[in-house]
Amino acid sequence: MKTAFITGITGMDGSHLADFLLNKGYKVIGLRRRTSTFNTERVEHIYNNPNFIMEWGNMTDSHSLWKLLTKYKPDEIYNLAAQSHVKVSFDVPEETLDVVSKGTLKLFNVVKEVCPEARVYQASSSEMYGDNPTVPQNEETRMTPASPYACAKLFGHNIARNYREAYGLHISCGILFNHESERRGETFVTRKITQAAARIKLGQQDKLYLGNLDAKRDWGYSPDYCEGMWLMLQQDKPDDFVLATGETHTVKEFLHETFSLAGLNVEKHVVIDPNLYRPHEVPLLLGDPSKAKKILEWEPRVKFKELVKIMYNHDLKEQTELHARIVERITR
Ligand code: NAP
Ligand code: G4F
Repeated sequence: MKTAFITGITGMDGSHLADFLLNKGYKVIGLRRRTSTFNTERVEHIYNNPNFIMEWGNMTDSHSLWKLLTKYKPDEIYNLAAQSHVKVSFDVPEETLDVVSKGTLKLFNVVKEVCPEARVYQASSSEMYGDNPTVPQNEETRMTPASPYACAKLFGHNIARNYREAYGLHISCGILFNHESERRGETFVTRKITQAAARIKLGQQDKLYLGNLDAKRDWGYSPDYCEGMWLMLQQDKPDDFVLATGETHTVKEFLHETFSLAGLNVEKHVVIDPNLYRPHEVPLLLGDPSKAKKILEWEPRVKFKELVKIMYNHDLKEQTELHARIVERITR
């Protein structure tokens, strides 16, 4: 049985990747950090799986990484942990760098000493292209990062390549374009929109406050991208791969598609809040996944309209059930 170690297990990708690997018969070890409230909602459904173990640790604490990699000697390591919110990275740039850049370096140093044969996936990001207007973006496109988050990710990307070449470590970087799911964090724009549409539909919310609606993103579905991460580690040679759908849409299009599914009027409910604009925007992301298609034989299955439908339908069901539970509690 193969063992996989996932940092960021409680996040969107970490939870989908754990589902995928458990289904493939892996033993999955997830790194969780201590938080003052529960943060394990996305992995509750696999708690009782005997092949799933969660361990305490933190990307800023190399001792915890060293202890866990020594204990489990994993075959595959997926480094997904991050302060992953771009706008928040302008507010907490040092913490973002501590986790995303230095945390990654700490992990690679421990891998080098403890389990140099392990295959490692590094979660790089299309944010690294920043404000470079060249599209479509591929593995060779120049990176001009436009946020502390993107600068931190670019360090992780570069140090991965450096450790691959200097020490022969098997580290592959996935340059992943935006991918979403029904488990997406509620402060990212897609989930913010689908959740608000569901609440407005049910009469639980009236206004939705948004920032820049003109930004364009290449949005895919997280479970498709998790399969791509795994495929990268099945290759004999480590490399960098773009995962994207090859389609781009504005935030406004995502908003209109969701509201039209819900039968809602955008003008009536949406308010533009200048506070939600970023100090420096990434105006256009559009990926070229041809290398992944050719070498990994990877294809995204879920495209834009289907993605919106999955997320909105999930949120409508979830909000309806939540509402019913509250009503039951009040009337009991
Ligand atoms: P996410 O939902 O925000 O999950 C991030 C995870 O990192 C959470 O489990 C979080 O734990 C954990 N984490 C944060 N700080 C940590 C620390 N100091 N020590 C240990 N764990 C820590 O992110 P995601 O969307 O799943 O993305 C996964 C990875 O891919 C991230 O590295 C992200 O930057 C990158 N990425 C994402 C996308 C995308 O569109 N989703 C695209 C490209 C790259 P808590 O639950 O405790 O907060
Ligand atoms: O959903 P977002 O916050 O995602 P963003 O900034 O593209 O970053 C995500 O994708 C990256 C991959 O390229 C990941 F690396 C990163 O970790 C994260 O997962 O914002 C998308 C767009 C932006 O242009 C933003 O300005 O939506 C715009 N936007 C407009 N109103 C908003 C809002 N974004 C958020 N979060 N909240 C708003 O109210």
